[in-house]
Amino acid sequence: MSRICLPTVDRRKLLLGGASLAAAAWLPRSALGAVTPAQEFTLAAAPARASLVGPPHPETDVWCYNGSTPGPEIRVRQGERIRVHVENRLPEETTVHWHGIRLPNAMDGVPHLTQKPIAPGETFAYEFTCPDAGTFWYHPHQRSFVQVGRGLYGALVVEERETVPVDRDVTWVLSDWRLLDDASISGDFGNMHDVSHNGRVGNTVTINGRIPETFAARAGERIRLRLINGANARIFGLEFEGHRPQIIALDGQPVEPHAPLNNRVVLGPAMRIDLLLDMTAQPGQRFCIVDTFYRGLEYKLLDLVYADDAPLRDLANATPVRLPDNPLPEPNLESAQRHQVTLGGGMMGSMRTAILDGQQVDIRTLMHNGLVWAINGVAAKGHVHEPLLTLERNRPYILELVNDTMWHHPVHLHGHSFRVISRDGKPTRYREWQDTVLLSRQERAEIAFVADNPGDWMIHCHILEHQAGGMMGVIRVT
Ligand SMILES: [Cu+2]
Repeated sequence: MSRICLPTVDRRKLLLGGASLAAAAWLPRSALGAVTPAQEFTLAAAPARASLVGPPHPETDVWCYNGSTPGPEIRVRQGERIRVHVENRLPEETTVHWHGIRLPNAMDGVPHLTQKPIAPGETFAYEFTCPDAGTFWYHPHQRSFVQVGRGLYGALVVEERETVPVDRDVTWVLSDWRLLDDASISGDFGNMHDVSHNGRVGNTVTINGRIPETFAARAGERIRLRLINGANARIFGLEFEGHRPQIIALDGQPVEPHAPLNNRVVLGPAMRIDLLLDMTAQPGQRFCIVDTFYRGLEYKLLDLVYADDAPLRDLANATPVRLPDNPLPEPNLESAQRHQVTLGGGMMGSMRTAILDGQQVDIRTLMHNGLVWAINGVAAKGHVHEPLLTLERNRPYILELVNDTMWHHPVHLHGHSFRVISRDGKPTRYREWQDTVLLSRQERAEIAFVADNPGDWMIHCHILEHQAGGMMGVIRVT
């Protein structure tokens, strides 16, 4: 019953797809308990060519899983166990990180910290259970600013146990490339300008590996649109002209359905947002979806095109879909221990020194080592460090994340989801569960969680050039 689907899945077809699939859906998973056999998948990471821009432009040399970028969408159901054989056919070491999945530390895919990197020609089997339903993704954690930037990533969708009442379930893996005139990838990965400013923001945006032109819809349709930001550094701010999308999940975790602030869906690198998109306009109409995040650099992502068919239904009084909560431990804020995690450095910042390999060094020495960022005054080189925090297992914690820089940072904690409980001292309205929280320049946010997953977990900026430039650390749960 393994299913690897194309990035866009038509749920109606899946549901009506014949007796064999229907029968598979009724296998007694829960009855089998812990001995449920894992579903097997294979991901082969290798160089390939892809038509990102489309004719007449040449194809682009990319790095792919199973020959495509994004890699295959892995779809499983909540509570199922998967085993993924990752074959490395790249010219360098790699690993795979299962972003947002609460899994055992040894399966987290962090080179040297949780596993030996997979050498060229070798295979590593990742095996874990997916406890939470939602939209997740996978990508390398080894030299990710190069490997993700060359096209290695894919969606991991964990379906709810109960069917969610939508007409179509659509995944958009958003990405961003820096291409030269001949459609080849610019080789300037990790240059100091990108590292010290806002990262490698590219010049070509793709959805599911292609420059999109139109998205076809039907009047009266309800679409669950799973947005995944797989870009190294680009932050998206999507506006759906003529429509009122509702956010129903953030980073895979259900949230009280709500309209995005200013009707703009903001998605930092590595973040996921599930939208309920009601097609409330008339047959034959056409709308723009635009990305307005960077002022002065707004562009049209694609056109939303309605078919001429009669409306599927009247959505005038339709109520939003509320997804069932995942089994996350609720942190007790009264008894939670507090810590501060401060991000520093970067251009126009105030950082003059940081600790590198246990020594206080000046900014010139840091830059000589390719580092311009720090967490709590420590600039990280590589993935293995003394923990910046050691947390006691099963205890609640509040971390105050302080962005003491002039740049945005999407901060990702591995192995846990956390509630974002305040921003700049004000309680958040939805106390959303996330695994990656986007901080604006000089912004503070409090996150709360129960440290229930033992091991050494990365906390880092998901602008991959910032991570490579020192903005990462380790949180140990004992
Ligand atoms: Cu950053």
